[in-house]
Order: sequence, then structure tokens, then C-alpha cells
Amino acid sequence: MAKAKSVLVLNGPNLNLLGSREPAIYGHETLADIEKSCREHAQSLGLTLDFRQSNHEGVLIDWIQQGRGKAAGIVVNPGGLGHSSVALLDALLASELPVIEVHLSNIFRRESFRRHSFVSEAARGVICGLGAHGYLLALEALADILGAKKDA
Ligand code: CA2
Repeated sequence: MAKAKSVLVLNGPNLNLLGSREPAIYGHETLADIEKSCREHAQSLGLTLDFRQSNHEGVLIDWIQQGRGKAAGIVVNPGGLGHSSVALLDALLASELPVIEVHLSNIFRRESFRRHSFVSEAARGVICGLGAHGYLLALEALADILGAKKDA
């Protein structure tokens, strides 16, 4: 049987606070809840997960660089860095991996500065406004792109 493909799921600054504040915008689920549903869904899609969060841009970039040759694709919620970080964009482009960008909230219904994401330029697709379900849809999109075996 073919080895399951590994997906790097990266979460940027402040996403460790999920579930504790601002539920009207980000929902009630914690990042640990999201990780659990991602793991369950990944298994049914024939994917394995490396699920991480950091508040530090450089750490996220190190993880993307280390993912080259190990991960088959990346799901990234860059948090606020999406709106500001050319360095994160460069790292994602350099990885040459398929990237799906996720935002829990609908960034187009909020402040105007959230409407632009540098990361989107490296993304095969962008999902926003669907809460934690967006992560599961991103995994499905990557499974399709990677030709992963469902219910493996
Ligand atoms: O909607 C998303 O997923 C965002 O990436 C979340 C970022 C925000 O800067 C982006 O514009 C959209 C912020 C994450 C902060 O998460 C918090 C969670 C609970 C309490 C406070 C912040």
C-alpha cells in the first residue's frame, strides 16, 4: 500500500487564542478542537498531518522550509501575517508545494486592510468565512490535488 501523503497545517499568530475570546468572529472551537477534526478528516482522506501554530513569523518560515521534501502540501491560516508578510509569501513560493489558504472569518466583510493577503499569491485556493469547516475543505482540496487515496 502507498505511504500516506503528509500535509503541513500551519497556523499563525494569535490562533492559539481561539475559543477564549471573540467567538462572534472566530467561533467557539479551540485550535485543539480544530486539530482533532482535521486529524479525523485527514485519516478518511488518506493523508497524515503535521499540525502546528506559532506566533513568530520566522518560526513559520523555518517550518515551511523544513517541509520541503517532507510535506506533500500545505494548509495555512497565516492569521494577521497574511496581510503583511512578503517573507511568508516568499517561503511558500520557494516550497513549490501546493498551498491552500484558510481564514476562519470572511476577511471581505471586515476592515478593508484584511481584504488583501500576500499569501494568496502562493495559494492554489483560498477559503474564508466558513469557520473551522474551512480547514476540512482545504484538506479535501489538497487530497484531490495530490490524488490521495480516500478511506485508505
Ligand atoms: O479569520 C481568520 O482566520 C484570520 O486569519 C484570523 C486572524 C486575522 O488577523 C485575519 O485577518 C483573519 C487573527 C487571529 C486571531 O485570533 C484570535 C482568536 C481569539 C481571540 C483573539 C484573536
